Amino acid sequence: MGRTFFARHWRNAALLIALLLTGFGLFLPSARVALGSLLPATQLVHTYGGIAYGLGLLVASLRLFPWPPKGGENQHRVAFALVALLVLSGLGLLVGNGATRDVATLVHAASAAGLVAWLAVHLWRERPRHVEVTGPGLTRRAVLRWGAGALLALPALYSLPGVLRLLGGGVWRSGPKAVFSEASGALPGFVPYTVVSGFPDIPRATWRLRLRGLDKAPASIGFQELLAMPQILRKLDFTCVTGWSVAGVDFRGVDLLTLLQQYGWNEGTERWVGFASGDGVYTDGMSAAQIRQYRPLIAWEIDGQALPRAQGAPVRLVVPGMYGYKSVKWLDGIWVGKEQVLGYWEVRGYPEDARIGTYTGI
Ligand SMILES: Nc1nc2c(c(=O)[nH]1)N[C@H]1C(S)=C(S)[C@@H](COP(=O)(O)O)O[C@H]1N2
Ligand SMILES: [Mo]
Repeated sequence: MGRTFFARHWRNAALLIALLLTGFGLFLPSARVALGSLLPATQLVHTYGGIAYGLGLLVASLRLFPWPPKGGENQHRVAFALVALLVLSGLGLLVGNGATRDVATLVHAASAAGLVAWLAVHLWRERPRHVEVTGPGLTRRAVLRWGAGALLALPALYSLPGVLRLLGGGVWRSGPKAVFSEASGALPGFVPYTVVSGFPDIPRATWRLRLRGLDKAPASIGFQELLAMPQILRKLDFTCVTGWSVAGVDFRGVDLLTLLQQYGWNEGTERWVGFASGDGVYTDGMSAAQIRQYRPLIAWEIDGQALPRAQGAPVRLVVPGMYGYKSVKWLDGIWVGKEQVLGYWEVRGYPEDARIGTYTGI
């Protein structure tokens, strides 16, 4: 019975385990850090694996309609509902942003947890009760066969992200999921991360930088007003906390401190500055002291050319000397205030003191 149980379920189990592992990898901050540049590949595997699994399940269940089949158990309905929730919220994560994503994240995580619990109960209830003492059991041959199979599967698993990337490049070349630098227009060496589906498309002509909390500032400024301010060039090494780095990158932009001071920033009382991204999700914050020390740039040019869309066009923040996650892309809002502002990744475990070289959690 143990054997038939396994024989019936192994495809399901393998897929689910792959989805759960990649899902945890995407969800847990520490795992994201450890994954580093494998993160986009993990996302691809999880996304398309999840869609394939959802579709497969839908087809299989249509075949058995009305569901569950005669003699089927109620507990399967629960599993089916959980998988449906997972697929739906997954689609929400894929295409939504802002509030939709927040809700979808919650539903996705909760139904994943529910499914794990369901699986545990299911495995317990369906546990082999009559152990065949005389049956073949776990023979040495079976062990060898599984071992060999696992060894053969390793290279396939290892090349899976590459294969998916190849497929993705062909099928979704201009699509929003092209997070790899080769396909995204990002400069060589950069990994153009995004926490939403794809890269926001914000033309210079319609871009506005919203300003809050500054006495002498208008509600927002446009690209031409930014260009009219004193410009500076900074050469720096761009370093991501996950381990990759691009040396000697030139950024052109406006000095954040100068801009804030021009608009009447009172550093003594408004001790925190927050940044918002046009992707609707990503945020970051810095203290007045950090801004004095690191002199972030509000930049629109990289190595002499307009920022590529994947790298934050039309305008991004660049924080020399701090890890890349401080450099908010598609920057569209700045506010000052008395409350500490924690960034998207800081809420998820990265340090607020992002000085390059200080973080060893990877
Ligand atoms: N809006 C937004 N800004 C962002 C990110 C993001 O996902 N969304 N990722 C950050 C991280 S972790 C890094 S390392 C850099 C990557 O910059 P790049 O796209 O130029 O490689 O952008 C930072 N700014
Ligand atoms: Mo990063």
